[in-house]
Amino acid sequence: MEHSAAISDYRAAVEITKDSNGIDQVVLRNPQGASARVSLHGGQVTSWRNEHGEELLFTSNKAIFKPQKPVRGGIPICFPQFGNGGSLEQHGFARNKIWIIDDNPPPLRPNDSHGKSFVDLLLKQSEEDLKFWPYSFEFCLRVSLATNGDLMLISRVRNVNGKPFSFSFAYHTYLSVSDISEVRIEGLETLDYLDNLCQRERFTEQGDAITFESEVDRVYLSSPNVIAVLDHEKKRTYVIRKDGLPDAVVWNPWERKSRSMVDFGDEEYKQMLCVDGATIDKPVILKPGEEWTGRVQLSVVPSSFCSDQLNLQEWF
Ligand code: TA6
Repeated sequence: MEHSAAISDYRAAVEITKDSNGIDQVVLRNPQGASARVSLHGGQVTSWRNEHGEELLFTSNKAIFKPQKPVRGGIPICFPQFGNGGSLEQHGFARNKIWIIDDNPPPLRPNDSHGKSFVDLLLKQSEEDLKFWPYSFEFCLRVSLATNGDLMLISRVRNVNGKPFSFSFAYHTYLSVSDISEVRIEGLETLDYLDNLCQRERFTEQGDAITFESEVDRVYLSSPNVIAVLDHEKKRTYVIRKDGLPDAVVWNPWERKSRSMVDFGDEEYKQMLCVDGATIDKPVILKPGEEWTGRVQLSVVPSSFCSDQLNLQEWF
């Protein structure tokens, strides 16, 4: 393809607009009509639509689109911690910061760009951040939309020759589901998990798929790199492929917790489920100059799918 044609195609596939707060957001499109939207507020994916224009990520009708408060939905980037504790806000500061578009990112694998529309975002620590988290890092985030509609996020965190530091991380992924009572997760059977509803006590999952009848807030440990979320009513399955992210967070607030969140509708727990590729149990430690990469790829396939039918080679 001519260089100019390639550039114009790339430009058509990537558009920069402003949200209601005047903050830049990047819209990625593929030739089939699928799209994804990434806000520079938090580097947060706020929308992922299939070629029919159906929204695949959940965003609360009561979400607050105002900087410093993360939007309730999409895929918030939780860094440098997942959870509460210490001097940082819950789930860390990255999702509350303004990122910038990086026109000259460090090179990735060829397959990471081939045939995809993508954007690279960059977060560097600010003077303010250094007060709470005194480490020199660079966080490069690539969000890409493939021609088959798959959404991929690649996070690279580098210790910019400062002191060694450790962090935990999660892609806090709000999936849109038709009815939580008709949803099951395959791929986490028999794993150990930390139960956030029981002071992070460790339990072992039973041998069958996970279904939902009450609040669930768990971190599954050493989970497989392929997890399937089956939405029976919509006859579709989300396939979550991950790399560099050994843990998986599963969260549905159910009735009582839903009522306690101002930016979440009382009944909205029925239409969402968080399944997050994460590294929480064993934080990542980076010495000066070292880099960590965490990848997640989200696909949607017809619901006849079971996780053990997946060809892992597609991913690696
Ligand atoms: O495990 C998921 C979790 O930590 C829940 O405890 C709940 O707090 C959820 O994240 C929502 O977090 P957020 O900061 O997005 O409100």
